[in-house]
Amino acid sequence: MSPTKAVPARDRLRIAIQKSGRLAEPARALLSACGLSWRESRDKLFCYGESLPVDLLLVRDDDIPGLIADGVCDFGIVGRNELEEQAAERQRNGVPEAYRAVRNLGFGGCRLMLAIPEDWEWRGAEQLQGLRIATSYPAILANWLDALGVDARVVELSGSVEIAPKLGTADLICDLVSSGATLAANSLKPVETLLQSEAVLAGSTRAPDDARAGLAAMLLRRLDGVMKLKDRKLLMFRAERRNVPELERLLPDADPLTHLPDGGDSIALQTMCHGAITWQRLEELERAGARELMVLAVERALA
Ligand code: PRT
Ligand code: ZN
Repeated sequence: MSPTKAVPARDRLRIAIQKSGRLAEPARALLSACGLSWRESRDKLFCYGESLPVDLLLVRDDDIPGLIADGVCDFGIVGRNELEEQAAERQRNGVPEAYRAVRNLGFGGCRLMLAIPEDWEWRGAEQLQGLRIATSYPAILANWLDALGVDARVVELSGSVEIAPKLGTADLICDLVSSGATLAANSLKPVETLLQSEAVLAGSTRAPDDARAGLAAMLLRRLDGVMKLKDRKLLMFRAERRNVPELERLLPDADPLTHLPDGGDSIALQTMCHGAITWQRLEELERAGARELMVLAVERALA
């Protein structure tokens, strides 16, 4: 029997992720990169953690904040938009805070935006007075309107928000935008950003004080390691000493070059690059005197 199976259920960490949808695959990939692996259940709603006592719950993204608030899950991977909407709703209803974003995860980027018919001229929020705004984010929108002292009607819709102006059920909309193609296809144009969003790791405002505390700390440390290595590559090459200043100039997004001990005029160098290293950049470095260039993927690191 593996040691993880002997751990009682209460001591296992539980993470809720989207069952299917935009954040489902990247969330799993991220947790796999943190060294987690699972055995899938038949109903595909619960995945038993095999490498560590960390289980997954596969749910709708709307349910994730509530599952954390109720203590059913310790963490969840959810869009900041969803987390903030439910937090704003709790706040508007006088319910205490129950969860918070613990880490930004760098995927699922989008903006919650106000969009008006293409043929309108945007003159600012005062223009919204008395108008109807369709949205799936009524609490964020209501807070935004309250802060500006604008009295508009919030029309709550659970989907297909962008067609509301065409159907005549609203005058304008407040919805998520990434490429903007959906807005354009519905003759709408974005005018104000209410929230910049991306996927976040959300956790309870009450940290666990049992065996889960150690697991949570380990998970966060691994996650930070994975996030830090995103887009990072180790670049190695040889060059003559006199070419080093010019090569450094060509690598503004890299850590300072490390000189590896090696006799003579030609030296071995290495650096961690933070941006993309394209073929074109390698050829530029070669023209500036770098030889035996090598780009290596960095798999794991602990700070
Ligand atoms: O079934 P479940 O309830 O779990 O899923 P869901 O349908 O509620 O969510 P899903 O999978 O559509 O989105 C999950 C999360 O992805 C959202 O909560 C956001 O955090 C994030 N995200 C990132 C987006 C977008 N980008 C996005 N573009 N969510 C929705 N959209 C919509 C947008 O509103 C538009 O209708 O996708 C459409 C295409 O957008 P454009 O601008 O590229 O045309
Ligand atoms: Zn949803």
